[in-house]
Amino acid sequence: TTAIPHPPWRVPLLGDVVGAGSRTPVQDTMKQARGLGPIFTRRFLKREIVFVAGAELSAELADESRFSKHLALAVEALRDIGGDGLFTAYNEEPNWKAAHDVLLPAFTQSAMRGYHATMLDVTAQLVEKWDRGGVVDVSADMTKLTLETIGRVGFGYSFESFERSSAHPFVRAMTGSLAYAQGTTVTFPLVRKLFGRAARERYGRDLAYLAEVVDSVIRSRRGTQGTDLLGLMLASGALDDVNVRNQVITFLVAGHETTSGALSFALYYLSRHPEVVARARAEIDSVWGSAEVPEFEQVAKLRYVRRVLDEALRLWPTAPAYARQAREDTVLGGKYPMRAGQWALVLLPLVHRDPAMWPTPEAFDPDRFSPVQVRSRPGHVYKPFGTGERACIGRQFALHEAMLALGTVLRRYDLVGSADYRLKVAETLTLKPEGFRLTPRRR
Ligand code: MNH
Repeated sequence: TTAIPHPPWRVPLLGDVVGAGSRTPVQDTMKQARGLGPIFTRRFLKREIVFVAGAELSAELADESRFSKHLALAVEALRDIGGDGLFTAYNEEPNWKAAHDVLLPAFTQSAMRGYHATMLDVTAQLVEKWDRGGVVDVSADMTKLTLETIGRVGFGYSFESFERSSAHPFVRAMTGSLAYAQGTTVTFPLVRKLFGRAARERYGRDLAYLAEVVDSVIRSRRGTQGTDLLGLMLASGALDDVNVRNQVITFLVAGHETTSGALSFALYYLSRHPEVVARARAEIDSVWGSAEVPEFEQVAKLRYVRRVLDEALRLWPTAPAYARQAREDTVLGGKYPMRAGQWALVLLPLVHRDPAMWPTPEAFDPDRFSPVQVRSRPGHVYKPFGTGERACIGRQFALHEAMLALGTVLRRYDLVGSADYRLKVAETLTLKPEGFRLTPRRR
C-alpha cells in the first residue's frame, strides 16, 4: 500500500490551509493538483477529502459492483432543499427507487418527443429577445431559457423569465437557499460564523416559500391529467406528497443551472472558433434545411453540434464533481486501501484533462468526439453526467434542449464576442462563465 500524496506546505494541526474557504474551490483544487498525480488528499482540521484526478482511477470508481454514489459535503448540504428527492436521496432510501421507477419513462428519448413543442416555444422567446439587438449576458439568458424550459415542460409552470426585468421571487429564494446551503460546507469555522442568525432566518423563509409555491402548483394539478413530470408523479400514486414536492424542487434546481452552464461554455468556445462555427452551420443548414423550426427528429441528427457540446462539457463539466464510496473494503488502483463506506471525490475537470486520454488536453477540439476517436479511448473516462444507477436522469432532456438552442442561435446569428474577454469561471454548485457577453447579429 502507498500513502496518498497531499499538497506541500501542510501546516501542523490545521492541515492544508491553501484552498480552504475559497470561493472557487474547483479551480483552486485544479491548480493545487499539479504535480500531485492521479490521486491526492487534502485535510483541513479534521476533515480529509480524497480527490481523484486521473482517468484510470475514475474509471475504476465507475465499477458499480465495488462502488456506489456517496452524498458528499455539498450534496448532503442540499438535503434541506431537496430532501429525499432523486438527487439528494441516500442509496438505501426506498423513495429513491420508487421515484426513479416512476420518472424513468419521462426521460427517455421518445419522451422528449412530447416536450419538443414546448422547448421550441421557449427557444422562440430567446430568439425574440436576441432579435431586439444589443449586447446580451450569455449565462443570464441561458439561465432564463433552461429554467423556463424545466418549469414549463416539467410542471406546466412559467416563471415568466423572459417577461421580467428582475428575477422571479421563486428564483431568488432558490438561488439564496442554494448559496446558504453551500456556504455551510465552507471549512473555515470563522467564515461559517459569518452566517449569523439573520441569514439563517432568511434561509428558513426561503425554504418555506419554495415549498409553498410548489405545493400550490401541485394542488392546482391534482386530479387533472398530464404527461409532464408532475402529471406522471401524481398519476402513479406511488409517491407521498412531501416526496413529490421534493422531486419538483430537485428538478427545478438540477434541471437548469447545469444545462445553462453547458450552453454558455459552448457559446463561449464557438465565439472563439470560427472554423467550428462554419462546420456546425453547414451541418445545421443541411439537416434542418430552410424549415422555420426543426422537427423533433432533426435535433439529435446534429452530430457535429453534439460534439461541440460534448467538448465544452469535457473542459468545463458544469456539475464538476461527484463522490463514490466503497461497498466493501477494497484497494483502489492496486495500492490505495479503502474501507467500506470510505469515499473519494471525482474531480471531473481534471479527469477530463488527463493527458493519457486526451492529447493537448487544454485545446478545444470537438473532433475528439468523432466516432473514430471515441472508439480509440477506453470506456468510463468521460463522465459529465455522472455514473452508474445514480447518473443523471435528465441527460436526454439536457441534450435535446441544448442542441435545439445551439442549432437555433447558430443558424440565426453571428455571435460576436468581445476580443478582450478572458474566460472567468464562476462557481456556485455548478460552473458557468461569468461576464461573458455576446452581440448576436442576424445573419
Ligand atoms: Mn443532472 C444527477 C450532471 C442536466 C436531473 N446530473 C446528475 C449527476 C451529474 C449530473 C454529474 C450525478 C451526480 C452525483 O453522482 O452525485 N445534469 C448534469 C449535467 C447536466 C444535467 C452536466 C446538463 C448539461 N440533470 C439535468 C437535467 C435534469 C437533471 C436537465 C432534469 C430535468 N441530474 C438530475 C437528477 C439527478 C441528476 C434528478 C439525480 C439522479 C439520481 O440520483 O437518481
